[in-house]
Amino acid sequence: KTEAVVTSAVPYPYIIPLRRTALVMIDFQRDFMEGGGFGASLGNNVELLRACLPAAAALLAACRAAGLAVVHTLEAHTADLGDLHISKFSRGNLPPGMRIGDVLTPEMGRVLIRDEPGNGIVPEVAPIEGELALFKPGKDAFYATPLEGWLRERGITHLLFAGVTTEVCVQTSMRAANDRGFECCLVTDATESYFPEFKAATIKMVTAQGGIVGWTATTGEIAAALK
Ligand code: C5J
Repeated sequence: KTEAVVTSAVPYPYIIPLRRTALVMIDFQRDFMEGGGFGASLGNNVELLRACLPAAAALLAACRAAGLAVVHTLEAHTADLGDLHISKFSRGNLPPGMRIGDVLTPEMGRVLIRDEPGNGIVPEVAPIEGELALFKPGKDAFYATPLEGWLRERGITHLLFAGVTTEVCVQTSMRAANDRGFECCLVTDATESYFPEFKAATIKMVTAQGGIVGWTATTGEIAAALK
């Protein structure tokens, strides 16, 4: 088949053109997902995020089996912090030792720096050969990255979004994609937030007003449509 239809998507059926759709896995990195990481050190409960890993892994497997393009992003800065705005560096009043670029622990390495151990994607949803893994210095996956060109070169028009955190990097990237004309669907059980009420609000707000930012659907609904 050439397309799959997710009939139960919200607010109305979502069509997945198989050769023109990419799965975008946002920031499934140890920094945010693991105890001892940056997110945990800020006082967040990483178990809330880890709850979406089984669905995210199942979504990834279903999209790979259907031959969809797959993109993974990582929130990360260059080792010299040359791509880090001072506004982002200084935000949050963090104590020394916990700012972006500092060594958090020997096991995790420097906070939010490319290729540091803590910046790696968790094994449950690790990229495989042929998939794009890209560093992004902002919350928006299109800001200062080659993502748009990569998608356009491949004729991609539709994007499925999964990742963490729902209301920050996932929603920001989905909105940015929507403004670039991509038809976007947020996969609700393959995304999580440290703040459940923010996740719930995001799901509501992206689908409000007839899908002002796009659609939502579950992993099961998408996997069934792709089969
Ligand atoms: C945050 C992200 N929450 N990946 N990053 O700072 O959502």
